[in-house]
Amino acid sequence: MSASNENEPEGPPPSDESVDDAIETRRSGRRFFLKSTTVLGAAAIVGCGDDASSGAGATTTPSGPTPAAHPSTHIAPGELDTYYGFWSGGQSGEIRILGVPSMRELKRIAVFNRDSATGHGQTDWSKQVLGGRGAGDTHHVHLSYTDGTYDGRYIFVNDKVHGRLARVRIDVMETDAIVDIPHSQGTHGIFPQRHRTGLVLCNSEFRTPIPNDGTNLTDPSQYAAMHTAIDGETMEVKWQVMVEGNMDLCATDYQGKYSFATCYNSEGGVTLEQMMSAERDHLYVFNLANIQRAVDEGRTIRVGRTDVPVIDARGDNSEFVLRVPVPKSPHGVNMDPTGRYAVVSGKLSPTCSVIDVEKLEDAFAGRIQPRDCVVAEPEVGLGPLHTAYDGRGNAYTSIFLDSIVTKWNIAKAIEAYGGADVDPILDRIDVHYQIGHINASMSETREADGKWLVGLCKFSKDRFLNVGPLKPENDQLIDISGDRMELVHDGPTYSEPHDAVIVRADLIHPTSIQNREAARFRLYEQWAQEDGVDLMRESKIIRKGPRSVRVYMTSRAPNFAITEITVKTGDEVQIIVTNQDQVEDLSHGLTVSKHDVQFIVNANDTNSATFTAGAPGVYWYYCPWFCHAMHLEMRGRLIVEPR
Ligand code: RUQ
Ligand code: CUA
Repeated sequence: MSASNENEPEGPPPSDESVDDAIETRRSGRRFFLKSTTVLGAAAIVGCGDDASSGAGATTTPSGPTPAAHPSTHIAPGELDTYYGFWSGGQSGEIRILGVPSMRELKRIAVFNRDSATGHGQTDWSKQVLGGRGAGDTHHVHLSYTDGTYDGRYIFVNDKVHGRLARVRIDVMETDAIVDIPHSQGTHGIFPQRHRTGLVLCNSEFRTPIPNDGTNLTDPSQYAAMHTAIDGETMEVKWQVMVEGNMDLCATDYQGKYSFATCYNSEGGVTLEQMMSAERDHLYVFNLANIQRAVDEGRTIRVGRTDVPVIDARGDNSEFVLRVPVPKSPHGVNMDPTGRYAVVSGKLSPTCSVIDVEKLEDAFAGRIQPRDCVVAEPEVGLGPLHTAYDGRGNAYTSIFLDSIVTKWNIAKAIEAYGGADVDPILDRIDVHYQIGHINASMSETREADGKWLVGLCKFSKDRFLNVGPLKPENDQLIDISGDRMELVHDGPTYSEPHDAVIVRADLIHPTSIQNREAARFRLYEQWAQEDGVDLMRESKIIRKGPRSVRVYMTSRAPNFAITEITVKTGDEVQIIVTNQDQVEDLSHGLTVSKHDVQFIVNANDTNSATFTAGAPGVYWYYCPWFCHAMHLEMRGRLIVEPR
């Protein structure tokens, strides 16, 4: 055991008593500076960056390990990390891949954003997928599952801006499908089923008139939100369940029976005041078999112009939705790795509610009350948001207002709830500052291994060099392999990773060169067939019409097969580039000067873009990726003649 941020003495794991003492010491520190405020008063700070960070600034001693303290996080040059971290990119609309524990950023995957490096949002295929939109807000990244663990096939991620779900192929780490979710705004929590690659469940956080076509603009009693099921294989919308409250986070069980949504504003208010009026909110539990049966039997309605079957489950508990009362405004819901317990984090209540999944069947059948499914409600701190697990029966909850992570034991929490005199809280640690999401290695699988915990802090304040008004976020790595949590790394990141999953490296197997299996290759093959061109081998300039030209061009380091393309001003020009190089890491691309065209063509890949030829003149096109000693010479001329 090496020195921790709290300078704890070396030696054997502390006894319960010394843990209590340590917690007491920490309690007296700044983390509990908010203890005296009312929960609601403190809640206001959730939305207020200034207050939050100045509160955080009340700290006197910066904590953190000395750099050499934790060789376990040090990955020497040339060595590989043992985990992949998949981070959402928040307002950047992307996904990021980090190595864990080094926290080195390895890659960014363009999803909902336009990306100048890869041409995502600008190539023909990505434009089609994005539908002309370039803004995205990714919050929740989850991988596809088989038998309760990651199967290495897909990454799913939400877009809150447009209400979409995207899928990334893990074999090539590129976005291959984006679905618009009907009747939804603010798609927030998403979660795939865990028994197999089945449904991906998506919550709309915003309630809107349904249908939202202008026929009802003024009557909020008609507003609703949708819990949407999308087939993870076909990316088709299968069904939607309409509910009355705003849905936040999403989770699934391990058996394929239920999905969950934390719900606030069960009172159906429109103003903030109305939304906050009730004492209780709910965890919605969706009964997937009952929903599927109703869909199969046609007991559904159609809404607006879509043919998606919709179940109207607004109002009371039904065979479709069970509403488990929890303290008001819950946020995260996280299933424990045994599949037995769903933990709902209180946000405005200093508690987590533990729901016993095995009791849900009785509750659906009306044999017990929904509230009877709650088997523990430990006090974890002010502003609990999300919970992760170590596979040893312990939970780790991110506590926003207190800027801490609380480690607690699920079994002890259940005993305490039953009246036993035990304290389920095992440890607390400072984080810097205002932590949002939290996740642990393999925490969302049956194989949770309790090694690393990442806390995604919303404010870094003074932990890094000042880079102007927008500071980095601070993703902190915590070693949870021992009894005490130890902060081992600060990881500055660009705005704003909401969530992350940490996946054992042996479960992820990307290819090194393009395998040409993604959906977009059907498009290129179809064009080539139309034109009688051998995509992999031939280069050809084809005038398709009075104002349109299609160019097939191969590339091989350090040359394009065509060095002169002549078109007329105003022509619509499509250039399809195929990279014949089959060498790992040998990417080419195409940039056309002054035409806003730039995209990548990886080894064995094809990519294309369409643009309008500008004013008459000569425009150099070139390969933007360093590919060869003669890379700078890899270019040609686009000659635009007057019409
Ligand atoms: S939310 S900080 Cu968008 Cu995942 Cu909880
Ligand atoms: Cu090809 Cu640079």
